[in-house]
Amino acid sequence: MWDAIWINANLATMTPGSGPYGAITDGALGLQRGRITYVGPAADLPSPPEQLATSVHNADGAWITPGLIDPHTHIVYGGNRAGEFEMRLEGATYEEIARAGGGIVSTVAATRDADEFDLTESGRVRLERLAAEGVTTVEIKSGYGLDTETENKMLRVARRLERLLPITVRTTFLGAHALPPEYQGKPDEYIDLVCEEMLPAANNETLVDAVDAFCETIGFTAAQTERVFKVARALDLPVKLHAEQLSDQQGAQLLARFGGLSADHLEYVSEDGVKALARAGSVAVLLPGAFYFLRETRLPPIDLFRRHNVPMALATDSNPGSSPATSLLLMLNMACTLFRMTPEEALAGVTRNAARALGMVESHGSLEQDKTADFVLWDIDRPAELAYAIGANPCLAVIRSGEIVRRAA
Ligand code: DI6
Ligand code: FE
Repeated sequence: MWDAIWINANLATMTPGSGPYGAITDGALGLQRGRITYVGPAADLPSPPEQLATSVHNADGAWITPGLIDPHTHIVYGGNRAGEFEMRLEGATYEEIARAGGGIVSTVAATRDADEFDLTESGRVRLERLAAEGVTTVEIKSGYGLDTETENKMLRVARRLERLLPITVRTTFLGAHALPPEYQGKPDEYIDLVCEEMLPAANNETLVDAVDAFCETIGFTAAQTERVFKVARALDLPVKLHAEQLSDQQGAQLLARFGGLSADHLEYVSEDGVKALARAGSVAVLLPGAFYFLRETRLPPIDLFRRHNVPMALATDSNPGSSPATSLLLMLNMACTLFRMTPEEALAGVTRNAARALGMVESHGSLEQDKTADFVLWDIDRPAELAYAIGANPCLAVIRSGEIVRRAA
């Protein structure tokens, strides 16, 4: 006997190559020990549902998608940057504020000051907002500590959030996010610290699932990024990169040379960079919230990603400076309205392609036999509604590893 079966459901399986959304109308989903054991038309079930599973759940015609995955967040941090938002409204740019010692560095000060309890509480509130919209997996980066102690504090908080909420957390070490004030004018010495002390220390505490860096004029050069990547690979950690957000530093090509999981942002990537990502099988993680909030005008080259078959994922980039967003569904809408992605591409971007960006596509990101039973029931008539509505939350229920962890009131 299976543990459970869901009947009377429309399934957006998001399985590649099986038609729009991999849709199965009047479908059924069988679960056993936290995994999917049957996915297909109800008509093809081998026996009546009551004879197949211990519990039978009626989805009442709801649509079911895989659990949503947010593959790029900085959701653990102290303070906020509403004051900087006001400065930008008066004409200052994001880069000017960063160069004047504001920006990321001001969040670093607030994060160093916060204790683990406060960071956990503020992070929990934001993560809960994502979870309420059907997010079952989230990536969380460090990068507002910029010293060994605070980077590890952030990563411990990220790990703790996984125990506090029904959400799978993947951590990313982002020590090379910005230059801390105590290393002003000495970026190479700071990279020494990242490579020789910070990253190995975080890894020793098993706090790191992947390694990221900010390759940018206001971040680190490609050569400095490469040093961090070499240490990551020596520790057997996969890499990803904040690449081509504000200018073309050829970060995508660098990331590809290291076989990285994803290059993220990419507004300024060249066709050579796109081809490099295609050859390496890396994912393009697009961040429409940051594009919108910084009033960027240069679009990421969606047509080039399509033409070269680079999988596109979407994420909130949830952070206090460039994307204070806690709605992944809003990102689907922005990806369609701002980037002209299709609703199906947008949903693939927060399911199977997001899973690929986290190196989890064998077990997550689509409704397929043997994958983890993470899925969401939605009160919608067609999947495109998830990208169409602004500010709606049609989430009816969330199932994680086969357990019902949320039901709409
Ligand atoms: N790019 C971003 O959009 C975030 N980090 C990065 O490297 C923003 C971080 C911040 O402004 O606090
Ligand atoms: Fe980011």
